Amino acid sequence: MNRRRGRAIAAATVLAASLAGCSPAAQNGDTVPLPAVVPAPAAIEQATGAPFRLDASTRIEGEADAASALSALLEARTGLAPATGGDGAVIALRIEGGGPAESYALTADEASVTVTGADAAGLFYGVQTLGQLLARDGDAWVVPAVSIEDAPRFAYRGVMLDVARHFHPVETVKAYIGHAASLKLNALHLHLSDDQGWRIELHSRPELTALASSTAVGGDPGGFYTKDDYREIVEYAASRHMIVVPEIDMPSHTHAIGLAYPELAEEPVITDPMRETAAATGGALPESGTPYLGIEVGFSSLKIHDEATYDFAADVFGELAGMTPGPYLHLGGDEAHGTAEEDFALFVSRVSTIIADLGKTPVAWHEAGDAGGLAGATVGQYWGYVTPTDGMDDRARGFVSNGGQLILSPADAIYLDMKYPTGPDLGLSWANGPTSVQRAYDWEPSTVIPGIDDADILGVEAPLWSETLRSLDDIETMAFPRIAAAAEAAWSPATGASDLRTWESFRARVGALGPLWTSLGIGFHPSGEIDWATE
Ligand code: TNX
Repeated sequence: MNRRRGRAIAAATVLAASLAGCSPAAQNGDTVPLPAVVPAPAAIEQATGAPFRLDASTRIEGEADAASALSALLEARTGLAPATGGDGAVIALRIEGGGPAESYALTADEASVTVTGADAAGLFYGVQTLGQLLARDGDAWVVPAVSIEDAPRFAYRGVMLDVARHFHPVETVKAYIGHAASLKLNALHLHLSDDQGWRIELHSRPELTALASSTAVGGDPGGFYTKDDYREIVEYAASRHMIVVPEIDMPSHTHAIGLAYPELAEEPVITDPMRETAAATGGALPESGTPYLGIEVGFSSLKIHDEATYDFAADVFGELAGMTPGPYLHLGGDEAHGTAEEDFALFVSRVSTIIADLGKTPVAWHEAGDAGGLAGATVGQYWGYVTPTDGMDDRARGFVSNGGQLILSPADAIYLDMKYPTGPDLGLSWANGPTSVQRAYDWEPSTVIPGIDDADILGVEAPLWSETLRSLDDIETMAFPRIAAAAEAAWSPATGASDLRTWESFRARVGALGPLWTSLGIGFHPSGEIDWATE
């Protein structure tokens, strides 16, 4: 579907060298900056004619949701509100159908701008591109004469937010959704539970929020989403053409569940390295029945051979299925260090089957990939490195042999919680960190896991774990600009299939977005690897 048409478009004319090295600064005496679109579109041609000039008489015509998204974007960026009548020049927004899902075409010339989407999502993405094309020309605002045909490479383009290690309120999540959607990302994976806290109200299991939600890493305050909060997030995401993928991490990362249901939890498995860290940092080791405030992983487990565990999973995923319109429910499955291999396999096969029986597609971290009995078509999320180690690629391939696809989240490239080489004192560094913007960019999805190509890849997702992140500012400074590298891996043609898919081109195009991001209130890290445009 998408993928085949996306390739056809990619093979079409792509403006080559001049754009690939485009810079936000004036080019060869030209006062109009070259169009800098991120993620790189499948095909873009710069026309020679005069640009479209915006002024107070410019009108927006067409599809109402896209028109209001564009009005908001125009106003944030230029301060101009579109005219409601008169005979000013027109920006036309239409859904025309026919193309690949989420695709759009955009043409701008002196007389008009037209954006057509194959569907509402495609039109929304065309509007985001238009927002990036807006440029200052002296005191005026222009859209350069250009012709773009664009479609995503992968259907699933995600970000993950860990709201368990630190809780993040609805307004923070909505801001992150809006900012991520501007880069054509279409899935928000919410990591809703971990050792440190449970974050979602469920009527079937009220003890979870009553007894296991009030704490967070370092003794910071916890919190949880009410059913109304969750609905608000889901609806806001949908208005930005984004699905929500809720994750309840099991069988490990479940210490908090044990605060509410001690009968379901095994005793924590304490390793020597955990003892050493606790001794060195003065931190406490996990103890049954006491909130865990540290950042060790893998010590907790649900009881694998107790039917009550599966009653619990059925209640939790059953209720979440009813609250979540998107097709995916994530069961976790990572880092179950204290759980025997065959117990782990039994657990993930049973819980994936519970989810499949609810009519949803299970997603699991890659560890679950070689568990026999996994529900057919379970999606695997690979978090190993760009060059796999420790057989993590074998595990990932297991999902594909089982009829599923993969989401790629290579930790040494797009774990957005890795420290920057220079930057804020936030983040971790275990995944070969610190992680530069260039490292976040310089990888190609189809070469990560030998034997796995585009047809086996559902998409790309950039996780953001929140052990060290307490606020929207913290989140956005870690995410932006590296999130744009993940968006380009997820949306744009493969490396080598477009002249735009180089670090130098990306670096220049992202730098050109600085003023737009500032107008949108995105608190990006002004990484020294990038020459940021100023106005
Ligand atoms: C690994 S990789 C985790 C999380 C941590 C994260 C910190 C994976 C699936 N799990 O539990 O929060 O590292 O970077």
